[in-house]
Amino acid sequence: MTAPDLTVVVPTFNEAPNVAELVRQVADALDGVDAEVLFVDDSRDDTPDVIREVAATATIPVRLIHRDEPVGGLSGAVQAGLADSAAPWCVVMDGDLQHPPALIPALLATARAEDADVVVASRYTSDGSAGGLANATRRMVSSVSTSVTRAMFPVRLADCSDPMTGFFAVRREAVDLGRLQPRGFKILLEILARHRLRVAEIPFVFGERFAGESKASFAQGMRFLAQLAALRFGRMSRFAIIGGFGALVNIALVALLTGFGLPYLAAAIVAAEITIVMNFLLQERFVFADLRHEGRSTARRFAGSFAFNNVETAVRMPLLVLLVSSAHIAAVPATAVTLLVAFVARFVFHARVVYRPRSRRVPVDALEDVGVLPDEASSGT
Ligand SMILES: Nc1nc2c(ncn2[C@@H]2O[C@H](COP(=O)(O)OP(=O)(O)OP(=O)(O)O)[C@@H](O)[C@H]2O)c(=O)[nH]1
Ligand SMILES: [Mg+2]
Repeated sequence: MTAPDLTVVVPTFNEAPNVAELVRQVADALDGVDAEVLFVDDSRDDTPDVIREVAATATIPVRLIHRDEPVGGLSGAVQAGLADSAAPWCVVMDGDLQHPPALIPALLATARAEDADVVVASRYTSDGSAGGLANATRRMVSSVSTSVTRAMFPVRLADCSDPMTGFFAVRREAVDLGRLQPRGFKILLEILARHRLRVAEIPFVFGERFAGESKASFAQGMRFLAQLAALRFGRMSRFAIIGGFGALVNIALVALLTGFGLPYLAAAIVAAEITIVMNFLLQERFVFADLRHEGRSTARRFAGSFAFNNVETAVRMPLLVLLVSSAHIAAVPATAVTLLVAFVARFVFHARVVYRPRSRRVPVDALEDVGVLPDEASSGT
């Protein structure tokens, strides 16, 4: 079987009542094009059965990937679809007909005319509209978060007025799928922020849902904020925020324990150990969540992290004394320098040793975050 010219990737979660109509409209729009529809489905209802039924009679090839253990939600589904396609171009669109299939030929024509890597169907360019968003609050959240996001990535999103849309065409070879860290709804933002791509746009009017229920939620909003922080500030900044928070907790604990009458040194040791454990738990959740299952066991990660932090503290203190007493550096800059060196060493040790993936190279993202690879996410270009 030869590869088609186009794969229409449709992520679905409980969209059974929309499947037949969507496939009919896509087939109409792509009459004469060598295209296929690829559903990447995480449903818990009968959507996959409906997709198989529709596939049997459709006038366009329809394929289905059903994920029993979905990772990365909607974005993970799109990533899986792009990975599975053998076509040079993919169009990504929702399964609820809010994205009009009739526009697909215009996306492809624009790609050719403007020699683009990505063509975005934008709700926020002239003649576009986000009217189909369910209510005024969602419209406002969408337009404010779009403005903020564009301000945060002034270069990579320069030519894209709607980085949050789920309707776009992409040249598959232009995207390094291994670089994406899919989570939540905003896969286009993930693609654009992590690559340097030629972007073109066409306006479109976001329609109403044809049938079924919305999966947008407050939790999705939170995932989006985490995604923004990860893209803009990277792993190292989250690591730093947790380290700073840990220092505050450490100080508060020393105050509390000495207040209870514990001698200063004992209080300092207890506070330091509690902080080390707390930092480990926070790191697991917020800094290295994506790498937790790739390498060492939890016990070994904890042992590595715990040992490093204790050795680091044990080495840093005498080093500080040495700097101040022998090298005659003032106490404050000496403390600052040792803390900074310790921070970088701690981050590199955790990224390269504690959370090192088994048998594979270190993920590109970890390298980017320690400044090895340039990326708008960490270089600020
Ligand atoms: N595979 C997969 N698809 C999902 C997941 N969550 C949502 N989707 C699909 O992604 C598309 C967009 O989701 P919607 O619920 O329509 O989100 P929305 O368009 O922002 O919200 P509405 O305006 O209320 O429709 C739909 O085709 C969903 O079925 C998921 O976890 N996995
Ligand atoms: Mg929708």
